[in-house]
Amino acid sequence: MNSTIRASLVAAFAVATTMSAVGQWTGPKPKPTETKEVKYGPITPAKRTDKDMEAFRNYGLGQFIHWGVYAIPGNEWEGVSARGGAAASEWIRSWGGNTVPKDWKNTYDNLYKQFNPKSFDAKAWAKQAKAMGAKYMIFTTKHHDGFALWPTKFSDYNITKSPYKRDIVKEVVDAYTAEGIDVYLYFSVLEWNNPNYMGKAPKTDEEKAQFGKFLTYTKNQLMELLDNYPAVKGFWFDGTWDQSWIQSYEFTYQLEKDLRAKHPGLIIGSRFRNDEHGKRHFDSNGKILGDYEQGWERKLPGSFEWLDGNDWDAVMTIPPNGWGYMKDWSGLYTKTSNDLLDMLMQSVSMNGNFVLNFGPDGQGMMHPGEDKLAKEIGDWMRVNSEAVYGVRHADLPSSKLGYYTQKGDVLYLTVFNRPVNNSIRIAVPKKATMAPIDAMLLKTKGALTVRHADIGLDLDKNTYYDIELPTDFQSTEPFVLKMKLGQPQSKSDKLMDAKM
Ligand code: FHN
Repeated sequence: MNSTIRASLVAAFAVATTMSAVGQWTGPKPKPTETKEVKYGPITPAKRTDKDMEAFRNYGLGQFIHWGVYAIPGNEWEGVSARGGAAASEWIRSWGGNTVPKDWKNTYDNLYKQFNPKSFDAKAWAKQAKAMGAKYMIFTTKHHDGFALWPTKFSDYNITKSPYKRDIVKEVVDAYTAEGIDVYLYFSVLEWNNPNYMGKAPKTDEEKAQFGKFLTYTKNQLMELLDNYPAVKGFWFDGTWDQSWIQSYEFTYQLEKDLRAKHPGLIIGSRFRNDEHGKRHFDSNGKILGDYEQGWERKLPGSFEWLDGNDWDAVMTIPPNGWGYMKDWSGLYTKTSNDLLDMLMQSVSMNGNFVLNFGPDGQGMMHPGEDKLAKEIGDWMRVNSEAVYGVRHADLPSSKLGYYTQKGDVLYLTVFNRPVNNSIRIAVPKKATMAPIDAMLLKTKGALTVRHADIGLDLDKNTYYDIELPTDFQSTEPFVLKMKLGQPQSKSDKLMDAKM
């Protein structure tokens, strides 16, 4: 086969792989039309029931922190914005176009020599996350630029070569663990400036030997992270979309087995690897590869059914995009606390976790906008977190007023849209054996009356329960109704069908 045809087939394969991946986050997952033999499929059961995975299911709210040398420029350099020149603030090394500073990549690759975050205080970060209500935190050990925030023995491009010198990953893991917040390590597989990395699948013996060195380096660093920081609960892998990694499926399959053997209970998301047919996140038979679906990045599922019962988390930026520090937020829509609470409740209502990203600056300080949101969210969580932690999807017709979450025989409705008539209407299928029997406002602990409203709409499968809100209860933020479920107090009359 000539090289042109081969190149176009490889390109088509890459597009097909990408397209099928995108398809699973823009609608219900495409169901495989045939069963394929898959040798490099899932290693763990789709729904683990061990304590670590149960803890993951109960987190509700998490924090992501993207930190590294990209925090020094903060998406600009010597007064010139990288906006429009780099895909995102943590991608500033790839700044292109007519605004890119002269000799930029060399400048960037020497930034580590000035990385000395004098205001960095991991304990302060952890206390802020605790006050916000985060139950887990994902921390960038190494992003695509390859700069390691821990004293790795396998690369000289690491924190010990910076003026700061000290082990930032250890400080973060220790501080968050001390606050009772579980830590997950973000690890980018791809490394832009690693001489042994390549995006394309290695073909020649020389390329295979070279990329083989990179795979060994990757395994060494991952084992080192588990040796150094045994308190961590999992990995959040990234940068696994290149053909070089996709076609190393035998290696990645074995690597996942080795990591799990070394660290029992380890949690690994679906972005880590793919099967031998190039299917990422889910194998060719639609089975999840990893312990939770890790594709909801700056996007949320349109309905519970899209998830096929898998565990998942959604990671979200405050600006439209940009995970690393961005000094200038002007001209961008930055999400409000109500926006983020809406996304949080949408996530937990569908059995997911919501992870909010923070990008500290080069001195180790959070952006003032992040401090403000952390406080606002924390103030809300202090009153309403029982509707967030340890809840599950409620099998009810979705409400136009907000999001249901459920914990045993307790039903929560977090209201974002207060009805003009002040009456909260809960739709319950007529065949349901449980219905709201009493209610209270979580914020005031005030008891509310539940009235059965059998509207008698022909062909309607639901009956209704109305809960009047006190007219003197006013709120400029979402509020939670807490309801007790029990045997319906009154039955729905069987009415003669309409005749016409
Ligand atoms: O390329 C990265 C990006 O920089 C960021 O780290 C996000 C959030 O995890 N992940 C990739 C983009 O999908």
